[in-house]
Amino acid sequence: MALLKVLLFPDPRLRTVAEPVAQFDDSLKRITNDMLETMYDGSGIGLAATQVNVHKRIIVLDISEDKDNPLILINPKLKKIVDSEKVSYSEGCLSVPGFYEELSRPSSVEIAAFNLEGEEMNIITDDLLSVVIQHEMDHLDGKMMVDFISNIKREMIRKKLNKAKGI
Ligand code: QAP
Ligand code: CO
Repeated sequence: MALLKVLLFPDPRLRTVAEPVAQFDDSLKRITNDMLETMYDGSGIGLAATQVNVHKRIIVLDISEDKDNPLILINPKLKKIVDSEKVSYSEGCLSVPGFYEELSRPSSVEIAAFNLEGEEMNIITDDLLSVVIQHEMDHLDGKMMVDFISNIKREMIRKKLNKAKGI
């Protein structure tokens, strides 16, 4: 297992659209293990491969209290919005450390995805799980939570993160 470097906003590589996973092999297992380790190390609840500069459609998450219930989703697809009523969370992102934004998203979505064995599964998610999966699926399309806030707030975050990085 290894800790991976997490790309920070406004790194342009975070805008890459990820490619579908074609091979369910040992290298996929290695990257998902490393992603989980990186997510737990950063006290995260979700991480997309895009954030560790791997441009494949892979997300890992764990919203359990004890951080002992990892979920790995390969090639996730939104099947339907089960409940379009919005739910609001203060969202964070390991690529935007120290910043949280209140965002609203559909409260329940149905997702199709593959597991590490290449078996397809369908999951109906609600509440925080629905929100985290939508947040992580955005990353795979090069989208980020900062895209949903005002330009002035986004600029402020960009400047502060660049300053922290010494750019
Ligand atoms: C997405 O984000 C999410 O700023 C996952 O200093 C989070 O795991 C969706 C993190 C909350 C909905 C609600 C952020 C860790 C982790 C930080 C994360 C930080 C340390 C973010
Ligand atoms: Co994120």
